[in-house]
Amino acid sequence: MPLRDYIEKAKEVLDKNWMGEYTVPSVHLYPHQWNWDSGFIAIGYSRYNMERAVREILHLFEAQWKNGMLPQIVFNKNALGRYFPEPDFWRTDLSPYAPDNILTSGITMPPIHGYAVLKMYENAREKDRLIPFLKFIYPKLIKLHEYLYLERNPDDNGLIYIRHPWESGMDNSPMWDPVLERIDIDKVDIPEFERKDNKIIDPEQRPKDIDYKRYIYLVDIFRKNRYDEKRIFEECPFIVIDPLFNSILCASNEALVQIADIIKEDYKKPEEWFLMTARAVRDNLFSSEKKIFFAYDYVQKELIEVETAAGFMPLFGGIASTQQALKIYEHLDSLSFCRLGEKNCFAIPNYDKRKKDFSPHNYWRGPVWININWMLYQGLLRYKFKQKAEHLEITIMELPMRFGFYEYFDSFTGKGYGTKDFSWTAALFIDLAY
Ligand code: 9YW
Repeated sequence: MPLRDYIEKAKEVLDKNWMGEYTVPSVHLYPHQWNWDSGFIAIGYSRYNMERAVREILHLFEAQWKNGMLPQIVFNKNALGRYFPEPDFWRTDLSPYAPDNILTSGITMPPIHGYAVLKMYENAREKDRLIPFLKFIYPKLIKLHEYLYLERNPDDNGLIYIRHPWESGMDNSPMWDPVLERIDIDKVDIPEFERKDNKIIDPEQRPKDIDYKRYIYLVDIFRKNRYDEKRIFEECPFIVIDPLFNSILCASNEALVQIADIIKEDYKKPEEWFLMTARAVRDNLFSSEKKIFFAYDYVQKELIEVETAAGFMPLFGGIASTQQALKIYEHLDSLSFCRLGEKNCFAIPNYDKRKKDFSPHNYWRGPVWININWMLYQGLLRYKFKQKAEHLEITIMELPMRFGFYEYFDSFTGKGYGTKDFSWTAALFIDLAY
């Protein structure tokens, strides 16, 4: 099949998932709007349908909280009952900051939106027509980052914490195991709940029940504290500095500086934020010995020494020094994460494939994810690792062409797992194919 037919197929996936004002990640599994998904989806749309790209971002920001937080999920009132947890569980109405008349969850996600909006502008054929949108969205993006620097920055050094694995976007990443294992599910009260995801998708490819119990325990802490960040910070056992989240934040800060320049706004804030976070990540999260960046457990005050693809993301954020970039490249292009020319191995798996608990099919515990690889591709280009970047570009396109527009892919065989017709797989395929 010629490439243009695959592009048509990818567009069909997005058409199927387009709800009129925004795009769901998948009609089967995720029937609402998701925060970082919409950023990647908007990048894809901006290649051929700018109006949709703009609407995607506007709809998400309509749900921005009064304190600036951009929620992880914006619920579709007409699709309730098919996903868990939904608004009846989140009870964000208990927060004075939740938006009026819009239902959302009570956590955020990696802030890719500044970066996505700049990409939209770069892809625009008629750039002038996008200026009113940039002017409208810029203060909202600043407000989102301001929330992170005011409410999630306990040492005032630019290291931003997340307070739930869902905020990382990599729910059951092995990175979170040591932190979550400290929540003794036999000793704490966990509200009753019923999962929906593992009735739709093979449970072998999803998080375990014990993971969900811990996820839900954390949500219960949030609602009991009425989403008050200070009180949650005191009580929550999961307070973690994630290299993925902080790298994406840096990429977006950098983009905000450029957007400010385009619309002639002051760019001091995002510039300072970028420098502060980049330096703090470089100085605190890097392991020279292990050749990777690690997450930091703020409660135990220690690095979480678990090697995942998140540890390479400072390439995407423009954070890594040249020395650090050279070191992590050695690790990234190794038998742990697929070396150039290695057989039976696709792109960059999400977890070191030589670890005993690596799984080629379980969610964030080993499969290949297109958005992560797409960001690593951008990072490799930025640091001039050209050959590897080109190889990733080809593989990111090859996977959906051969195996379908799945949510994630088997790192050894390429087989697709999770939900089919997944939006960001289609959108980022389109981005590379254009
Ligand atoms: C869930 C929608 C989301 C992604 C996350 C991914 C998954 C939701 O799906 O989380 O119920 O598990 O982990 O990154 O945004 O695609």
